[in-house]
Amino acid sequence: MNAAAKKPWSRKQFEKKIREKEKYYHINHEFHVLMNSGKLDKPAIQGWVANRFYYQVAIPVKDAAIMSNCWDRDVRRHWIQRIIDHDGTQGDEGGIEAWLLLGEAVGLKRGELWSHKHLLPGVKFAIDAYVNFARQQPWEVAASSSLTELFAPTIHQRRLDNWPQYYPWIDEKGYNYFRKRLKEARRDVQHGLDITLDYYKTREQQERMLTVLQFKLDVLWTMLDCMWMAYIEKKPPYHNC
Ligand code: AHQ
Repeated sequence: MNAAAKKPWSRKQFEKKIREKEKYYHINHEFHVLMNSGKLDKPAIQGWVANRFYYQVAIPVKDAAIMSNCWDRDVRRHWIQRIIDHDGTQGDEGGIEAWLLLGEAVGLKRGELWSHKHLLPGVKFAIDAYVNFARQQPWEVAASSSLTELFAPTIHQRRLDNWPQYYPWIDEKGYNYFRKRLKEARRDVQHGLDITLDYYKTREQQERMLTVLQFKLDVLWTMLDCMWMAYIEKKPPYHNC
């Protein structure tokens, strides 16, 4: 391998390589393409909301796993905000509650979401893989896997722009979650990017980080593959048994 291939990327080059992964973001998955062009039926929207609820309740568990591996007080003082953003605190019920309101806005009962009765096995496997990754990896590696959120503001904005016209039957109080994440995601990724650009020093480590990010992109993409089978093909697991 020539010398140039082994030289570490500069911070700017490394960030550029990370951002180039945007082309694999799940906004490009056919399920989201149909969703954001108004082509999903009500059961498909409800199925997506119900399956994503497991992701939402898993995020604070994932972030607590990262913190449990992190001995750096300053990082923990920052990272704990992510848990509070989802679990809520006095006076702000947080993202999980906002997602329950989204559930009600699309016609699902809170109990249906909490019971995870609609949760598809493959969606659960993908999300559990993400939580276990956070438990088992060094906290900096798990932190860097959250950087798919670099690409999230666009997808939240697209829902806010498109859903009211395409899905007028959805109560607009359900949209608060997307508005909330627009600003929280921007703050979170700045912290995650700083950690990432500092931690991965050699070229080999930097290349490894890109595979970590690809793993998380695969988690998000696979969740939608399962939803495609169930809600577009109408072939959920065991549909023909
Ligand atoms: O609502 C989302 C969220 O709170 C998070 C936390 C972050 C992480 O720690 O991995 N990722 C993430 C994401 C959220 N919403 C997804 C969406 O499409 O609405 C995007 C997802 C992500 O990009 O990882």
